[in-house]
Amino acid sequence: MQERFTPTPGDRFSFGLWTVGWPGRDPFGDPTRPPLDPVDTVRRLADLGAYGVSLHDDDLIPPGSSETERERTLSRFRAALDATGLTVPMATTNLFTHPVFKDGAFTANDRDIRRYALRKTLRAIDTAASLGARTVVAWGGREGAESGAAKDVPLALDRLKEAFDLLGEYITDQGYALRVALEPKPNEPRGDLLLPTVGHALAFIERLERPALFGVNPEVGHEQMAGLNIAHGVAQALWADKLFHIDLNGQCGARYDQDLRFGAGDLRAAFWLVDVLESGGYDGPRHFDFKPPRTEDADGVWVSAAACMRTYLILRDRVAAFRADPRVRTALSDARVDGLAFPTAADGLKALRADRTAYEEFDLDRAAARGMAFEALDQLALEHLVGTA
Ligand code: DIG
Ligand code: MN
Ligand code: MN
Repeated sequence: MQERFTPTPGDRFSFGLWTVGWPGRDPFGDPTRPPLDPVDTVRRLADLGAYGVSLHDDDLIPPGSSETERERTLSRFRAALDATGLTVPMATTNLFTHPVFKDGAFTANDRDIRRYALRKTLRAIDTAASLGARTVVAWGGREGAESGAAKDVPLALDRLKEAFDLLGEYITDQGYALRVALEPKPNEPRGDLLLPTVGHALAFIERLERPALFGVNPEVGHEQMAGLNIAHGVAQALWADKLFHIDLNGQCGARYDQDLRFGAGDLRAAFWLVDVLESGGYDGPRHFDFKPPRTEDADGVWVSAAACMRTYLILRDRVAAFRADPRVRTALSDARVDGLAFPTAADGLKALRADRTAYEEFDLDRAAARGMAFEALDQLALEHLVGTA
């Protein structure tokens, strides 16, 4: 009998190699753990019930590898994937670790660095396609500035558009079944990053030559670093058909990027996010981009990874119970939430302007006096979350 909240590949959980493989180095301390062999990571994730693994080019193929070494590494990794059944739903490029990217990659002031960054990304796209990935994530971790005059933002956005248009051209020319998901973040490791939120990224995508190829990869903690509501951001991305991928983790408000295990930050926000993901039509991987705290030893790393999936399953169960509760259906009706499903002016502008009950005879005070009954509804949600409903 399967223990409750045990993940299976059908739950579509995936992890970045760089997450469980994080050795614990931070700006103030040395690594606390040894590096992990990607093949061991594949095996451990499969044992835990994950379905996928994602990676940066450099996570798998050490920079400077020869073609022979690259092929050997890839074939060994593919063998582990075949042996475990794990897939690679997403792959990305590291355009932030090497010092050459200290002023950015696609928006570096130096044109030769921008050209190198593009070539590195084209190569990573080939790797992504060869591993069967369907999504390439693009996180501009160094695309930004610490000072006002250092980056001409309109010109930087021109260069960013140019870069993504070239990537879109390449993916199209190659016939790759790949889409690109832009990952917003407000700051860190630069003082301010370009495309800081889901909203900025969605607006930017519309200016690209092939907008259909581009969507977003919202990260829970990144939106919350900006003080934003992650469920609302993800809901808007879904509304725009642009939720191509998601980075799940935890964050305690507006502070440095904590990359906590999923649910370890704002648990109520995680509840509403799972509600949106499970009811909003997202069928992509439930991908964790988190860092097991450097306090943990190797055992603690895998406890943390398993907890990401277990927490998601617990919240999925609690959300389903909330949505199925007849008291909730009554509370939703009392709050008139479904009133938004009806167009405001299906009768059109002419009829609206002629409708005296909408303005000249509208009883403002009577309408203003209506209670919304939101507190009863939200208390039910809270009690389903804490298990007392
Ligand atoms: C950080 O949140 C970024 C990088 O780890 C990576 O490029 C991307 C992939 O999810 N997230
Ligand atoms: Mn992060
Ligand atoms: Mn991320």
